[in-house]
Amino acid sequence: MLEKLIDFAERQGARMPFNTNTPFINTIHPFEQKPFPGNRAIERRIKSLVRWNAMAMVSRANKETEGIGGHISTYASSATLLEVAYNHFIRGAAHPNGPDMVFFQGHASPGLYARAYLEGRLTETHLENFRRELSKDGGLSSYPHPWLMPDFWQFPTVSMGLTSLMALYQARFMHYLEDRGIIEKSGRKVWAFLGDGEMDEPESLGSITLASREKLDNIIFVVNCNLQRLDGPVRGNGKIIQELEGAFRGAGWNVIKVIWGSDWDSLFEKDATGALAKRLEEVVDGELLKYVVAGGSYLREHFFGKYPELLNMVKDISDKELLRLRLGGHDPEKVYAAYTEAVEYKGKPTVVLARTIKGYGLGEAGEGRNITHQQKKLNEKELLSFRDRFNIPLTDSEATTAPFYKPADNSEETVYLRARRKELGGPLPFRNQKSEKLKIPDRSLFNEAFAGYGDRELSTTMAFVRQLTKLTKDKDIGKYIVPIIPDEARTFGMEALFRQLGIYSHSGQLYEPVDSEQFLYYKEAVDGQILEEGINEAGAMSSFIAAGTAYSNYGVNMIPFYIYYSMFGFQRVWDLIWAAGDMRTRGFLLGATAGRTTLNGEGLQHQDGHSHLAAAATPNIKAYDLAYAYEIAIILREGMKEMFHYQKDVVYYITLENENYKHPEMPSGVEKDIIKGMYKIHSTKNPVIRLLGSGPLMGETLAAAKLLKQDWNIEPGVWNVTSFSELRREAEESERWNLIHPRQEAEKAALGKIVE
Ligand SMILES: Cc1ncc(C[n+]2csc(CCOP(=O)(O)OP(=O)(O)O)c2C)c(N)n1
Ligand SMILES: [Mg+2]
Repeated sequence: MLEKLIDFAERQGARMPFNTNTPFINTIHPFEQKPFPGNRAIERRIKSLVRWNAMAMVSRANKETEGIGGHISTYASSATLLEVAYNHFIRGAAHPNGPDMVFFQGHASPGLYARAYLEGRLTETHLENFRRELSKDGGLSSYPHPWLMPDFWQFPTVSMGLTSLMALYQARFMHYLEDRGIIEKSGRKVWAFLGDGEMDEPESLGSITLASREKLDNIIFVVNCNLQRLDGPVRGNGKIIQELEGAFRGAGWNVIKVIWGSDWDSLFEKDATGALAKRLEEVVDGELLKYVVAGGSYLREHFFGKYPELLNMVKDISDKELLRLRLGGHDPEKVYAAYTEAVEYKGKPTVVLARTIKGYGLGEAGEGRNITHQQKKLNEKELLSFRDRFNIPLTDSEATTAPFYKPADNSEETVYLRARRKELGGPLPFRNQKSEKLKIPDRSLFNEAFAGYGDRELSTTMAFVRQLTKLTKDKDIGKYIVPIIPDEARTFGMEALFRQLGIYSHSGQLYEPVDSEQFLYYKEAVDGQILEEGINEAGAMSSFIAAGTAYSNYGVNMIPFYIYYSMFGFQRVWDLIWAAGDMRTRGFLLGATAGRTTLNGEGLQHQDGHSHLAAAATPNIKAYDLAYAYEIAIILREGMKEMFHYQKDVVYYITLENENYKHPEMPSGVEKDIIKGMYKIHSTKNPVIRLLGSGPLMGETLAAAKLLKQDWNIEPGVWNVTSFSELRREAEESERWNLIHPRQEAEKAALGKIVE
């Protein structure tokens, strides 16, 4: 009714004030709060032990080796947010409906390791060797790392900002697979645990409208709002929770604020005049942080003291109790109620904004203080007060050495935590490494490219699109191909695929397209195969990551082909490409219109000559700069075999260009050398000049050879270099081999064989 009234007033010309915020109180009121089903006492003891071991791990490591690093205070703030999720929500690999995908705050890793230790997944030696994973008996990587801990970490998250993007596109890709019938609908969720400081990265908020547009009710963001980042407050002079609420509500999300703990419920009940809500509205985060460290009497004087009715409200509460009034993110009942709503909410994504304290429980060692992020170890006094705060069963002399503490296998705590995880499908994080390999098409699929195109002139972009089209029609792998495009399909001559494969849209096509009369109309469909991401290379790259890790997340090998202007690849989203590598993504990146050739008229946006340098510096990328259609065929097939048959976690990068020229028949016997990185086009005995050409400049190289012959009667040797970076890699490897095998006959790399 209120909305209708506002609507009516606006239609009559009223200009209503606009506010994306709700009051600075919890979204879920006590009367609608779902009761907490767990055992509070046991869960608190488990959480306290995880806290202790996480702190001990970092503290011990830094006592032994100064500067080893690690973080204590982040997990200290997020312990309740994570423990409630672990005990009641997040699904593991053996869950009958499939596991959730969980992006953890990377630098909260000590807490995750400490929990895995209590669960019996990690040993004391692992913990002892935190950040020293090359230790003799194994250790733990500092941050989530699917290469160093391949059956543990699923998502690398420490490059802040990428978590949000990658999680959103993971959730969207889950819908894509469901809508296309490749996986069953099973209610799996993507959880992203994020820091409030991290939300300042443009990428963090950059794609949140995707989630509401695509009705991603399978994504849950949990923002750990401790109001602090590394140097100090996230918004000293404002309110980060309110700011984020406004942004997410504006973007169409369901926002659940969990600011105040149960201790505050009775105060809000007494707030008949609204003075408390008003005061909460007034204070900025800088002040809220001051209250955490300055003590109860300060809080009474400066917060409650402003209005007489507020002072009156707390007159029966001691200073000590005032300071202990628990915040929402540290109250399991409030967190449980929020998560329950989040997992049940239909039709919209949910973000939980939970107020916590950075360094919770560290007391003078850093609770809520600006130095807290850098706190690496506790002194004896601080260890004892930490032990007391969380009732860790250690004597004084034991506690001061910060030992790891694990209750017996038959203790209440161990039995409880194991039972909870068993019911939810086993431990997390967990990374699956098994998937069905694909049957890669026979060479004959590419016969056209091997035969060459005679007098017809075409660009390598066109040659690639022809081959991609054939691949999408292949009966074995066609449906697993995921073409991804950031609004350039027409530029690359791919518009025929719109009609043939359809453009994926969760809601189908709700309109008649303007070109519906034409054969190749713009077809959107629920089971569309193409991911048309709009002008959004970061989003497209995130889709590439989601598709290229489907082998692990779903056990299905999907084959992403992400084609874009090469200038907007490495130069713009290299960090995401790096994250793709870290996450062991498989797939093809295609940097089109590369090579400083015929699109120069459009200015510098096509003058890419450097993406190959970036690719060469990215360890698991195999980069090729190709000149002829048959080379493309060879590399596509080789890449598919390597990634989707032999299941190697590499990415193939191929540059494609725009210039039209003739594509000859494949010479015999060059296939292996094309893959290695270089093959002979023209040889002479001991040539005085050797020309190395590559990609679109191959034509110029051949012209140069002609001129040399014509003008100087010099016969140069001519080589077609398909990959400088692969050549370099091989050369380095053989150099190293020769160095460590001095008594054996030296190996010669391909590069060393250019003699005739
Ligand atoms: C892109 C990027 N920039 C900087 C850092 C370094 N860094 C690691 S943690 C951190 C502070 C994080 O603050 P917040 O997101 O609020 O998390 P909290 O620890 O407070 O939970 C920073 C700056 C990073 N990991 N990634
Ligand atoms: Mg923070």
